[in-house]
Amino acid sequence: KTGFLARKIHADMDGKKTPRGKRGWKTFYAVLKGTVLYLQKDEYKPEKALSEEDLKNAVSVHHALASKATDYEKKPNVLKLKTADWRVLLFQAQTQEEMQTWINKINCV
Ligand code: I3P
Repeated sequence: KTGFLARKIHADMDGKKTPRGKRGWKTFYAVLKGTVLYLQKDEYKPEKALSEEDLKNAVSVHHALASKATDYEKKPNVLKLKTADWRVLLFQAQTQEEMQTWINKINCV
């Protein structure tokens, strides 16, 4: 599964609220491969290796839980991802259908 997703980091490892200055929305080209959600600056090009930045932004979705972010009302089509290490990330998909597909794919990993 691939597609554009805007990400907001809500909580860091151990569930601590992400500090101000690091809570902004940022759009990535997301690629779910195995148990890793890669968040790349640009659309995937097979001939190009992942940058250090791309690797830093990658999220393990192993034992993670995705659900519709029902408590977040500022934007539509937002899903919440709780990772095994207690990070909380919000992702805005481009449509409701895309959001649901991401939730299903992430939870089936
Ligand atoms: C954040 C940024 C986010 C905003 C967040 C701010 O500032 O403006 O867009 O979330 O509010 O802290 P920064 O980029 O300096 O981290 P929303 O878009 O959801 O309002 P928050 O701290 O209330 O989450």
